[in-house]
Amino acid sequence: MRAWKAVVLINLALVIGVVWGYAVWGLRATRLERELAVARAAALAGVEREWIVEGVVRAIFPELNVLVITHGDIAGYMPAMTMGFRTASPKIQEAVSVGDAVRFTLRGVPPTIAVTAIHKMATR
Ligand SMILES: [Cu+2]
Repeated sequence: MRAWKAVVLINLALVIGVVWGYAVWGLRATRLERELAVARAAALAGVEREWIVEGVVRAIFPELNVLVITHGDIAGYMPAMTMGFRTASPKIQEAVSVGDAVRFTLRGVPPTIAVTAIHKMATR
């Protein structure tokens, strides 16, 4: 075998080795990312969590035990939005009025969460 042929074969073997290595590594990385996403979702779904959230009361439905609140970002759970929250006790709806700026405690195992405490914030 000529020397240049040997060099070409060795280079080819190296290229194939590197490409194969990257492909296997890439597949493993993708699979690990997927597993991590599943594990994070499971962790969020199965564990009781608590957040302190600020917002503005938009509507009160005493017969449903629901408050509609425009809330700020809830870290690791949801972005800012207007939505209905179940309340843990009727006293919570009774403590606030439509238009109040509030700070409230949200507690539960997502997606089953409820407002467990609420306070009006001082108006600025
Ligand atoms: Cu929300």
